Amino acid sequence: MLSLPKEFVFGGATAAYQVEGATTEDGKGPVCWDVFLKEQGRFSPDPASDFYHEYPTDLALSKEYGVDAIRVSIAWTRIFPNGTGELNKKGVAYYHALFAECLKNGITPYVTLHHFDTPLNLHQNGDWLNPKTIDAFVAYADFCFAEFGSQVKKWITINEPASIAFGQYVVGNFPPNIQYDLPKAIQAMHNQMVAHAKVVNLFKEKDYTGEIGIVHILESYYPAEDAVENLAAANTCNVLYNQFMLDAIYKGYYDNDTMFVINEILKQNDGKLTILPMDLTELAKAAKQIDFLGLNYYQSHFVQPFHGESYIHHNGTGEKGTAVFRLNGVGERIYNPAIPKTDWDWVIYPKGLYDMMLYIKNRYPNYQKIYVTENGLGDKDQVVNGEVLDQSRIDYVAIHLKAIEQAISSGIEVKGYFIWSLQDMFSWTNGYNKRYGLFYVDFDSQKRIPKKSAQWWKELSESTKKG
Ligand code: BGP
Repeated sequence: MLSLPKEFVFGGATAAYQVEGATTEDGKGPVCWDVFLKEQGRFSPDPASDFYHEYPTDLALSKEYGVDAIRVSIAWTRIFPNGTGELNKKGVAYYHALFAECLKNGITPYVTLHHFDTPLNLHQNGDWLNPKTIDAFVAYADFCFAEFGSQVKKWITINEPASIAFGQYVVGNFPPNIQYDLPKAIQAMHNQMVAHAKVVNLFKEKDYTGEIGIVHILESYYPAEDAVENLAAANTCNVLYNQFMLDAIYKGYYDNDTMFVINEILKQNDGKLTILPMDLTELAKAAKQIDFLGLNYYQSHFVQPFHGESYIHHNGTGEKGTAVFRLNGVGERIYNPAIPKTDWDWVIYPKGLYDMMLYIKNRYPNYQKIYVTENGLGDKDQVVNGEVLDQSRIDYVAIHLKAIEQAISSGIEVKGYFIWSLQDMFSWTNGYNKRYGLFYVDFDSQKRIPKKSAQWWKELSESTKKG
């Protein structure tokens, strides 16, 4: 039995590019993924879950199945097709209609400004490595706050800066698919932290109403086989993937223990990190003003040191046992057969979520509050006799909610949980066979079937509200 606070938010998460489809409709401008996915030829972002047209159906289902809040992102190029300059009124009208429909159904929108979909021309000019992207992002954010502020009171600056940086420059499964360039990834993370900080500061300076935060992917790192000699690798990974950016948003500077690890990595890779004095002013100011942290959590890692030629194989097909991760000077991921993992080799370890939240509370006492903004199970769901009996998803969500319940009893301020995902959608690097939704989507007919997990979710959400 789960016992969560009455006011706990039960949310469903989505991202514009993964659900909307309609990538060329109503004046939408191109994004980096349009070109990349076409070149790859594996799958297309159209029709996705056709949320561009189907949102009333999904919101009606959300209401029916106890979803109190929905994470959506605004597609930057629906508003500014080129990233800056000319405004697309049809895009603006679409989001007004979407938010109105949320509110009509009593569903609170939590709105992300950037969820992986940088406008194409900004991407081609260096994406987050180019400070001009930061300026364009700040202008776009300001427009959104002024335009949608009466409907939206919960804002998220950027979704998973680390996934962008590592996907683009280390794993190479995000455009422009560069591999093992750690200095670029570190610079891209820093620049996103500056963009985030500038937007938070603007939001507060202009006195926009509501709350603003950021979403980080945070995975816990443990020494493989509990061996002392693996502790350093676990620390290096934690600093690189988590602490670097948590320092930025909560301390407003990078602490010495953080920079020690980052500088080591930069040295090994003959790289440098440019931090302007102005950047630090913005970070320091924003650290005092951020309202919440969105924590995305799916898995944790067990690591040992690795010094040799880097080799990463991203399992993007669901062929279990194919993932390999060895990053020179950072570490190697080791799989413990006793710990379950998904078909995509994601290690299922709810304790990692609890440990991460505790670490945040201890290292960043000014953290205010946390929403788990993504968590869920990617699986190859099947419709059998008109039903989807996704017991494994229910089990996955339940054990992670249990970890949250435990965190709340340890005095950690966790205010809500957004399941990834509300409905099935396409996955950036895995396509359409990795389903996460409460609502099954037949991508040909766009019909929705609430899964067994949706019924379970409804009962849990409703009984929690009753107390
Ligand atoms: C997060 C992203 C989402 C989503 C999710 C599941 O990193 O914010 O956009 O895709 O992970 O990941 P995947 O689709 O790779 O299974």
